Amino acid sequence: MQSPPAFSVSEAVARAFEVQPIVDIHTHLYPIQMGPLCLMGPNELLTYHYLKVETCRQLPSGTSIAQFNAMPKPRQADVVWRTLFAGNGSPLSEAQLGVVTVMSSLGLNPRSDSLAEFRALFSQTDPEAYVDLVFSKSGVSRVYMTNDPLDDLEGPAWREGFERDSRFDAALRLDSALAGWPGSTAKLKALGYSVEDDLSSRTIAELRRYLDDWIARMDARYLAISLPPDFAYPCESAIATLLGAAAYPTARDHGIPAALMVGVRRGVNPELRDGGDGLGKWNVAFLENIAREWPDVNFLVTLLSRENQHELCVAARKFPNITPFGCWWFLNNPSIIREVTAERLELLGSGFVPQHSDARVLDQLLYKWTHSINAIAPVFVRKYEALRNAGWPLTEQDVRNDVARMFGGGPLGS
Ligand code: FIX
Ligand code: ZN
Repeated sequence: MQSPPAFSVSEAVARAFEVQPIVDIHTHLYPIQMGPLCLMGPNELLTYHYLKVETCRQLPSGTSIAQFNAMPKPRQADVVWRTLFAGNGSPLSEAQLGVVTVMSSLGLNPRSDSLAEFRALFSQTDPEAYVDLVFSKSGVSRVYMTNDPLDDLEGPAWREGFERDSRFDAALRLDSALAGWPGSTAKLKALGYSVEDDLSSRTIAELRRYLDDWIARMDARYLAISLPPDFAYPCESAIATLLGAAAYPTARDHGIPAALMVGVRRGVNPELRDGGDGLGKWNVAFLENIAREWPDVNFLVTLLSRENQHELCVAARKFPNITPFGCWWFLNNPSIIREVTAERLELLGSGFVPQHSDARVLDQLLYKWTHSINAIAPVFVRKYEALRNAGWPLTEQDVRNDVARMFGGGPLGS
């Protein structure tokens, strides 16, 4: 047996990530053509809800959270900058570090005493060129949006029509339509779907028509929903009924995955608005029930509690139609990314999608992937070195193939 040429595993892993176009399977990013939904530049970056929350922990004296919330975005960004970057200690949180990485990658001085330089760069750059710059620098080739036809901003964009930027794929998000039933019936009726509050067969049929119509209209590649930690399945609840009667048969019939994002407790502190959500541990037995009842549906699953991660890996071993994806939200920190990626490799091999960015502001692609790959690459190096030491004649192409399979879109395909 001829041994493959000797090579440095760490260099091979680094090269594999350098050449692999990243497909980001969960973001809140939108193309410029979708108007106000597209968030980019310093004012949006600095008012990311992670940073607003961290600012609200140390607001300048005399400024209440309510007063901070009421500020126009540029002023809010200035308060965030002064509070988190120009005075009160080093920017050590992941969200703070992210801004530093973004500014450095744009050639800006992250220790500037104001956002003036960043604002000047952004205002002098053509928006399309800025989008191209961020995609090119970040190594991301495509992102999946979070699309909601019932959203007051997004719905009109789809109805008016816009030129699709091929770098933005669609994922049909079901929270507003299905969670909190029957809260969505008025909006669904306004779109022409004859749903009623009761979950009659007609209402279910109309909901399935809504899903069919918008999967086709958006060319949605998967369905997604976020759920609280007390979500149970099976259950008499409206959400469990609607998922079982409408969402999952639709995913099966369209041959597209259904994403489950479980563990978020919305609005634990409403005063923090979009930053006010918390988390809780889910009972993964309910995931096993769903996977068992729907063997023909592929479930992309990401759970918000760190304490759920190991049992998610075990559930994925029991049910091949469960694919863990990403280190979601409060897990998207290097210390946890390292831990979760290692246990996923040990339990699932390459059968999972290690990361998504969850980016809300386009500029964030410049840090979320750099930080994630810096955390993930050493985990891969240790695993490949163990594989080679065990006698596997590892080649550099093996490494590239694995990285392509795990970061090139996973079950959604490249
Ligand atoms: O439900 C979700 O998609 C979450 O990612 C968001 O609601 C959350 O605000 C977020 O962006 C976290 O990073
Ligand atoms: Zn998200």
